[in-house]
Amino acid sequence: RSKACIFDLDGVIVDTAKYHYLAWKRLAAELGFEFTEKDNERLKGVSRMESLEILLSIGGIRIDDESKKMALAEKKNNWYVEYISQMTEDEILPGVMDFLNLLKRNGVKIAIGSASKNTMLILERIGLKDFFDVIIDGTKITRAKPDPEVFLKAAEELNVAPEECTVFEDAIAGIEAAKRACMKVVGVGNRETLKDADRVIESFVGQDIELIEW
Ligand code: G16
Ligand code: MG
Repeated sequence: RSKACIFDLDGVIVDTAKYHYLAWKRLAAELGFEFTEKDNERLKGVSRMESLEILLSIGGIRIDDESKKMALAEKKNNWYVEYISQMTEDEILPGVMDFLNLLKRNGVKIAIGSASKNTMLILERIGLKDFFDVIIDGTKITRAKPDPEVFLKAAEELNVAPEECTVFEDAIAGIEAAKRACMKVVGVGNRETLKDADRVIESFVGQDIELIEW
């Protein structure tokens, strides 16, 4: 059994993926093109600036001016922050609290491993700011997923070997990052999309400790 679990935030603990999508879609509309849900899969787990690059390439738009790009990313983030500032603990995904409490009861350490720089705001909104043993977010890393840095840092701070960690991820980039960190990975979401994970669950509802027995 894994000694620690590392949870991605967006799309695993809460469905903020839908707010990211809305904000990117709004930016695309302003730039004059459509951005679909399928396109959005490519942005999940990817850093803000890399997401912008992907978005621009989808729209066939080329911008060389770095400060213009920063301004667009900031615009998107302002909308996103507006959306997530309204979040409540009701938005914690089904089964998540039961599963986290089950891990705690079994002495399994828990951490957040997110690319998002808005992690603390989200955790505060949903009342989980002081719940995790370790939080590694976008403000503490230099390389975005699929680089394993975020998960390796979490393991290090938890004082647990990477091989003894299970990562929970909803994104293709995140699954790759977990594998590169030599961790077990449970995909949360669509089986087709997340086929590279060791296991895939549709949700946390009804999951028990066997899920992290390997
Ligand atoms: C999240 C999302 C990504 C987002 C990234 C950066 O990562 O999945 O779509 O682009 O964070 O977020 P922000 O713009 O808030 O810094 P994760 O790792 O929690 O899934
Ligand atoms: Mg995610």
